Amino acid sequence: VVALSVASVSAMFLAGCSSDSGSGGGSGNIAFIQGVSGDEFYISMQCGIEAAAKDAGVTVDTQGPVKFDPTLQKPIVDSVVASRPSAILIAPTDVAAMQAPLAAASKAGIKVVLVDTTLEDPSIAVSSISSDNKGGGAEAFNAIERLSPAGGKVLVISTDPGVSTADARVAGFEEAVGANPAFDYLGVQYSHNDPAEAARLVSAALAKDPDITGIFAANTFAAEGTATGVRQAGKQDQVKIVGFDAGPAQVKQLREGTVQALIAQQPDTIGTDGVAQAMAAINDQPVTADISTGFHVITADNIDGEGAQYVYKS
Ligand code: T6T
Repeated sequence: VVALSVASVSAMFLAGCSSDSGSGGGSGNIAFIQGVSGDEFYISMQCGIEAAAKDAGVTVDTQGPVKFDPTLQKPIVDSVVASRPSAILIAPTDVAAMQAPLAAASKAGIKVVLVDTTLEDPSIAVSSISSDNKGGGAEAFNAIERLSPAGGKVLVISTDPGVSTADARVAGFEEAVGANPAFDYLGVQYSHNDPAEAARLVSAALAKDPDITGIFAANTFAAEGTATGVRQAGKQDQVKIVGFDAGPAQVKQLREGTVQALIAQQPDTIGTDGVAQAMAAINDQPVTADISTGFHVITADNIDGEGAQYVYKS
């Protein structure tokens, strides 16, 4: 009998990875702690991690909190640290709240690799690997600019402040929108990673400013809810939506024409790079402190071609 904490989900099943991935049987064990379980971004990352771990001959145990919430992720970190893995790959859910638990992991001799999100002081980690989140946020504005060259009111729907990735995306977007006086920036609103809340925020924003021309949604759940809110308001022909991430539901919304562009990450590459850095650290080999895995823009024009490879697994 396997006991599961109500606050976490232990991913003992294999995600829908295309390659033959799984846990290796060599020496060493790695823990992967997701930002939240059931998120296609982290499922895709898990695929990369499992494939790389198998090649390296180490086992992987994957767990994630049921919500993207440091009060739920911290106890998982504490119990993983107590089990003394060789390395922890983790997407910290908050730059400040996860600092002390991960500093404790590092102090206990566990190699910490930050995958996706980071910390206020990432020096406790041997390596930090993430997309170019600030650049992706700026590119999201460029896409809105191309879709609505006349300008207008634009809004950002994010997750929560303190999520390093989403904060960097918003910063990149804000810098870009500030440089074009044709656009009137309405600011950022936080959906707490809940699509229903994102939809509610968008409905209220459209009731207040019925002439909004563009919305940038800073991650999967914000984007899914933003598209729902715009569709429910019947404004899909007026409001251009650019969303970060490329989960299957987001791609469906792109194909339906509710969403115009997706800024896709490469979570599987973040995962494989994460294992490589962890193995280097475990074996006292040189590590790379910071790795950027970029981003790719998916539109209706490339989703059946070059863009298809960037769609996340579920
Ligand atoms: O956007 C990704 C990830 O990069 C971010 O840190 C949290 O949200 C996602 O997992 C998408 O839901």
